[in-house]
Amino acid sequence: ANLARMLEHGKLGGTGKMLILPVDQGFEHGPARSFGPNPPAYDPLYHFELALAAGCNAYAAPLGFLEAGARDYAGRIPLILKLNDHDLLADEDDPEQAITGSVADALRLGACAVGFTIYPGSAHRNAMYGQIRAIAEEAKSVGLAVVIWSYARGSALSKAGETAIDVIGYAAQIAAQLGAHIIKVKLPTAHIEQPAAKKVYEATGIPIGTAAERVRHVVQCAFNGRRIVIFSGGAHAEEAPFLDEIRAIQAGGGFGSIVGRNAFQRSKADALSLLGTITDIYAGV
Ligand code: FBP
Repeated sequence: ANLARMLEHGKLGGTGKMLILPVDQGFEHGPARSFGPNPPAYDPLYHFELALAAGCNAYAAPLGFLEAGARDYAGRIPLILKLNDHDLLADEDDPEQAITGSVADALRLGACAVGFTIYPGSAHRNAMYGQIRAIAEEAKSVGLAVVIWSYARGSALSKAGETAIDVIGYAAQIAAQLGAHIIKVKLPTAHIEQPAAKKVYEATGIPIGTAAERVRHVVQCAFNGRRIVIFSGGAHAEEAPFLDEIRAIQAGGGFGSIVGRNAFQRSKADALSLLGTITDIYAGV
């Protein structure tokens, strides 16, 4: 029911597509880098209002931001409580996330889902897989949906490997196997990181030449479309190339996007205009 509530809410309600506003960047990247380009975004309530006005399916944030507005907004827009977070204050080759909230917090705040980041490729990945296994079991037992941010990174991967098609497909599969209802990955490139995988891609001719083909393959890797795969927005970008990415996600059968910086780092009017175009593309308008 909570998954359906997210799928049925907002401008994309009932289309099977999703647009989610995630605002954990204050923790993940720091407040000045995140909110400096558009100072009203320092205010947590700004993001609830932005997600509502844009007709997003859901708003995702860590404990503090949700606590600031859940009392007034939980009944108006589906909320996703992000249960782990990472900061950039210490350099690490192998990042890990701290648990920063609980399933009980999600229930208390009226959230529909819990969110959790894993870093396939990090030396700490197995600890994160174990944490989400336990959290997902608890969340599902009380009817909450599970959203996994599956971000490949760590000393096992090259920089290009973090968005390599084989690695993103693998990251989507791991999140699906960990029981995610919704999986969030980065848009992949045509780079292939693992030599063993490269041989198979070349021998079998899996089409990965265009962005849309790569999206299709990642969706295939997440149980052939039986799990919802959405793609992250990334750093603030020019509107035209960013919308080309959205069109590629749509053309490749992706389920939508989770767009943070490209929304709240623009003025509210510009963000609403951009998010409106994104929902039109996903709705097939
Ligand atoms: P953006 O649209 O701002 O990229 O947000 C998506 C997101 O997953 C956030 O939830 C998270 O804070 C951020 O990306 C992580 O970005 P990075 O890859 O730089 O750590």
